[in-house]
Amino acid sequence: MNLEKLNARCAIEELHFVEGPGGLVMAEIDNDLAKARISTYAGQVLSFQPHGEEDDLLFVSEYAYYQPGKAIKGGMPVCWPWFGPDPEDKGRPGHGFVRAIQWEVLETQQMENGATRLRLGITENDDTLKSWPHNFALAIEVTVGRQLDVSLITINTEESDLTLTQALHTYFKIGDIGEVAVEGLDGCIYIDKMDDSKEKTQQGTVTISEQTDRIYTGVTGDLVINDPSLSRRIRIRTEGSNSAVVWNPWIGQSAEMADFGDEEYKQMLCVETANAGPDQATVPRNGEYRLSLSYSIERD
Ligand code: TA6
Repeated sequence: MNLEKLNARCAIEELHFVEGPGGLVMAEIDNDLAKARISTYAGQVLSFQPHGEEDDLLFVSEYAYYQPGKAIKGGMPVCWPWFGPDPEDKGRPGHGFVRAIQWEVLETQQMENGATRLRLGITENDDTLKSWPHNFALAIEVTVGRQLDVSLITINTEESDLTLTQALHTYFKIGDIGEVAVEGLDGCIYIDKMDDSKEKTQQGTVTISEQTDRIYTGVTGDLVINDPSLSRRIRIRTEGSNSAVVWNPWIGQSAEMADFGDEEYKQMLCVETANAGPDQATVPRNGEYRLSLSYSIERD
């Protein structure tokens, strides 16, 4: 991707493209409301910080890989067209293949309300067809304002319905994992992947004191991550999703991941907006499916 040509074609006053770690092309946004960084590789938001906020909303590991073929550990990885292990057990990568390939810049737009919008996209190619024999178009639309709005849009260009699982696998930056609570899941059924995928019912808020890996289903309202150590609450609004994933690797799994620091579990929490478990997305023939979220930071 030629940076000069890309900026000539798509840069606007509040958004330009730079060479980031590993030579990956990043969109840097800095408008009157917030700043953000989005990797065109993997179509992945890596940073979002409203002006006046001391801390980034998102966490990225200091040990993250920035190289073609590998996922970037942090920000908002796109899991598509499956969430979790290869559903057909063919040895394909966990969480699908789109978070390890280059996306194209489709559009940049300055909005009247001061927000800045970036659309990235991919379509099938020889490599994706080998992995997943379907024609498709996938776009991610990121709108950076006082809040962060993201839509993952699947366009089914085939003549039959498409069923898939997916997630916006967001790593939130938090102050202290021991003090965080996730509100809004009380009474929801969850699949506890740390206990033989048994189905359980959430009692009250979700707190973290061990490796946690849960797929919540029947999720309808807003979720709120209450982070007293950073004196903030992160509100998560979604559309097109009835499931949410809560994950923290804790000590054991942290030590197993080369692209994640042994102590980093203390400052991150994944709360993922998904169509996962029994909540599958059906994209009608010649139609589209939008998985959308909105993050806002609230302070007392
Ligand atoms: O979303 C939770 C999860 O599925 C966990 O099981 C864990 O594997 C996590 O994703 C890590 O995924 P990644 O492939 O990004 O290391």
